[in-house]
Parts: sequence; structure tokens; C-alpha cells
Amino acid sequence: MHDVDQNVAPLEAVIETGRVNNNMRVGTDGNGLNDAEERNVFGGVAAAGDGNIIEIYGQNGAVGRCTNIVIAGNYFGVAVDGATRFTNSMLIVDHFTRTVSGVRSDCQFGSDFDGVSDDIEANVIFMNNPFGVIFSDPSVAIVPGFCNLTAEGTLSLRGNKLVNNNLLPFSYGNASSSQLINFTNYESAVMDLTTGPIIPTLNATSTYPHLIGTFAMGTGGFTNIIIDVYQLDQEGWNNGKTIAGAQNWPELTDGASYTNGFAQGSKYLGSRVVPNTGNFNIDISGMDLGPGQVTVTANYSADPVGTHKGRVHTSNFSMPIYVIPDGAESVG
Ligand SMILES: [Ca+2]
Ligand SMILES: [Ca+2]
Repeated sequence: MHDVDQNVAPLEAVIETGRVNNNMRVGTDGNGLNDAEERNVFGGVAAAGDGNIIEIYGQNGAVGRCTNIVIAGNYFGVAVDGATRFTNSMLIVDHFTRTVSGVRSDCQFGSDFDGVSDDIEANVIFMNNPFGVIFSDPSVAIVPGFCNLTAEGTLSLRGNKLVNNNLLPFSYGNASSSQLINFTNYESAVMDLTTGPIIPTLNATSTYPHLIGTFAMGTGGFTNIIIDVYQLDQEGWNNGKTIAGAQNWPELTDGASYTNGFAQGSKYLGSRVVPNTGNFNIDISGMDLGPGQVTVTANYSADPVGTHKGRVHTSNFSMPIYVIPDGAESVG
């Protein structure tokens, strides 16, 4: 509940590992035994010698891989009450998506939704606080990315509570469009980008209980598609709009009629399995949509839905929409 003063205890990183990162776990293993007690609390990190909270350095090419990494159930930048926030602004993990000796990395960041401890496996991340103090001049602000991802590996990002992060998992806004183009090309191993953009879209005419949208079709065996639905984190959305607008990021604004923010989900609402067609029309009956907008991710699984530690790759969060209330239902 009480953070360490970084002036008293300067950090290089909070965790630093390398050479053999196969099977690394940070947090809970989700096996149904003591899972809540296995969570970590990472306090507020506003400065670190390595420029990140968890540093993964070079692998031993003979035996080292970045496979089967699990980061689940941890608190970043917020106390165990889930509400008390610490001053923080930092990349969370560096260099854990990479190909080593021809083997692509894979990581489960959050829940696997196998039916065991899935809510506990969600990471709770409150970042970039207090935003207006740290980034007092949005025209020059550089907001740390979520993690330093290349697209050499797969990353499952599911079920987490995400507040005020940069765009994620890929933090592609940089005023030059180059990051979005680059990672899009890298990602073709899992997502068929000839059938749709890397980021799913929501149709603004979606009327409850329907949620309609598009996604890039899965490929390379990652063809079981799951749409995860979340309430939009309004804080990250608003702060992202301020930065993207002040810096006129072409990825998030047209410079005139709209500016988007840092889309992310602050409350996981549920998942729906859809055919691998590039389009979906799902029933979101019973989901707690709240008063605000919703956002989704597309999840590409190479294993049947519900597989323990299944192989999954997650898209970026869609730009959000307000779901139009069902008029007939409200009248009735
Ligand atoms: Ca356990
Ligand atoms: Ca689980």
C-alpha cells in the first residue's frame, strides 16, 4: 500500500533476467492453488536505469528461448486495493518478443480463460500517473509504450484491467506512421493482413444486443477467433487524444474532424467465439456495458478455445464506439 521513494532506492529494473527465459513466470500460474497469493505488486516506477520495469536481455542461442512466458495477476502502479495509485510512467517489459535460433517467442500476459482462476490471472495496470504533471506539455510529451514488442513472437493479452497506458499491445503512435507499417508487415505470420487491418474495427451503428465489426482473418494455424469485449478506459482515451492531437499523429487523427486516444479496456466484459471470416456480429446480452464506450480485441488461437495456456495472439484494441440502445427494449 506504500510505495518506495525512488530517490532513496534508485532502480536498474525491478526484475532483470536473461540467457534462458524459457518458461519464465511473473505472478500467478493459474493452477487453482494459491493463485491469488502468487500475485506481485509492482509499485510506482518513474525512473529506471534500464528504462523498463522487467528487463529481459540476450538469450543463450543454444538453449535460451523466450517461450512459454507468463505474466499474470500482477499489479503495476497501483496498490493491492486496486485503487491507490502511485506515481509512475515506465515501459513494463523490454525485449520479450523475439525469435531465438528460429523459435518465435510466446507470452501469456493476463488470463488464458481455461476456466480456472481466470479473473485472478488478469493484470491490473494503472500507468502514467499523474498524467498532467508528468506530461505537462502534450506537444512534446513522449509517453512510454506498453512493452517493447517486435512482432517476432505471439502475445496473448486477455482479461486485464488497463488504465491510462499508451496504445497496446503495440504502441504504434509516433507521428510518423512508421511503427504501424512496420509491425503490420512483421505480423503476417499469424494474421492475414490482406483480409483486414491489424486493428479490428467496430461498426458505430451496432445496436444492442448486437456488436458488429471486422478483423484480419487468422492464418498459420491461428484460426480460432475470439472477440474479447471491454469497457473503454476513458482516462487513457482522453489523455491519448490530448497527445495525439497536440502532435498531430497521423495514426490517431486526421488533423481536422477527429482525434482518437489510447484505446484500452478498463473492465473485461466477456468473450465470443466467431468464424474466421473477417467479420463478426456477436450477441453481447448481459454484458455490463456501463455508460461509456466499448472496445474489443481479436484473439487468434492455435488451440481450441478454453485450452490451458493455449497459444494465442491478440490484436490491438479497436477504436471504441457507443453501442446504440435497443429502442424497442427501452420502450417496452
Ligand atoms: Ca498457483
Ligand atoms: Ca486460467
